[in-house]
Amino acid sequence: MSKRKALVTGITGQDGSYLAEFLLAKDYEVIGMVRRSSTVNFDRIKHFQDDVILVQGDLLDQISLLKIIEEYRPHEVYNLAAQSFVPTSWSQPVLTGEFTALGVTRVLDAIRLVDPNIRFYQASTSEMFGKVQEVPQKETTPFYPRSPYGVAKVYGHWITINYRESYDLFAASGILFNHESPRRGLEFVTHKVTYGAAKIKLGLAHELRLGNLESRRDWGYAGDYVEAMWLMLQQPQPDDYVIATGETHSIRELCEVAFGRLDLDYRDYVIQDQRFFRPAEVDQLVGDASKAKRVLGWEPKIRFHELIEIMVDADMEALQNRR
Ligand code: NAP
Ligand code: F7E
Repeated sequence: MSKRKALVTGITGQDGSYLAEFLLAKDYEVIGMVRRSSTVNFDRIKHFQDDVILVQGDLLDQISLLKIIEEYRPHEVYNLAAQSFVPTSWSQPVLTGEFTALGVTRVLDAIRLVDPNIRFYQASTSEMFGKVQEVPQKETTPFYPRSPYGVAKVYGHWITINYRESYDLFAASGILFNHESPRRGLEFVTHKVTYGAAKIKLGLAHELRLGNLESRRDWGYAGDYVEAMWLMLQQPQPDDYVIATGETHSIRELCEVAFGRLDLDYRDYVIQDQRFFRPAEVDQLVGDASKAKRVLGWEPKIRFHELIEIMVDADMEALQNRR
């Protein structure tokens, strides 16, 4: 039997790298879409780069998407590419809309035109819940996005549902709460804190400047969450699923655990800095993933404390190896 083929947009990102590894382990042929840049940024995928096919394309460029799908004819497309950093969505709102909102339509249209039997996964987000209308948030909770990023993702979510209903595409949307790992970008708060704490422990820094310490997130492990993406595309019917741990923790608790792992007291080093506060904040996110558990049989394996300790240990090791 010929191999299943999957196209992953955003393969160079945190989730793309874990998903590609997961699919390779399931014996998929993996095609990764990468955008052209003047320097190669394959840090997260270099250990399996030779096992996947990397092709150039961009969410801004309809022809490139059409050509890739026409040439490789994947059975499944995972659309993970996006401008994913919330603060940047205020400084570059139009670009964020182009990538994160209209980019989804471009991929869906390419699928519709080439082969409507291709299964499609859209990377939706808890940021769509924003100013939360109920606690915990589930698939039916109304959206109230609080950033241009969240607004763009609401568009991406609804266009996925619209193409499912208009053209009968197998288009699923995963509403994933924050998920982290040692491969998380250094600008996101978990990695900023674990890396910052490790630098302080090694005498490479003396303070860590952060924004709002009271906002709360439901943090899971990226390696667990990519399995849920795959499971969504193996179901008889396309649907939407919340993926979360059901636990919520503040940035303050995150600091306590990360610095505590290194026998440090975060209060001696963390400084609140207005530069890192947001024009509009999402204060309290916590997800109810009971539908995913019931239908997909999915549950998170790694919880908050373990996750943060894994990240601190990885940062200590990486910084020590660099010395
Ligand atoms: P990430 O690390 O920021 O990766 C984003 C990826 O998108 C990178 O590979 C990036 O390529 C690519 N990309 C950006 N703009 C592109 C464009 N115009 N054309 C082609 N590729 C482009 O994000 P992540 O954390 O892995 O998240 C994956 C997806 O899930 C994103 O859509 C994100 O919004 C969504 N999401 C993430 C979370 C989370 O907690 N991580 C939660 C919910 C939803 P370069 O390497 O070239 O920059
Ligand atoms: O912020 C607070 C900040 O940037 C989390 C993306 O993957 O998850 C991510 O979005 C919280 C916010 O992630 C700093 O105000 C305090 O309340 O790590 P973050 P995010 O905005 O939740 C969702 C689900 C996505 O979909 C996104 O793509 O932490 N915070 N001080 C800080 N945040 C940052 N970045 N830096 C600080 O210094």
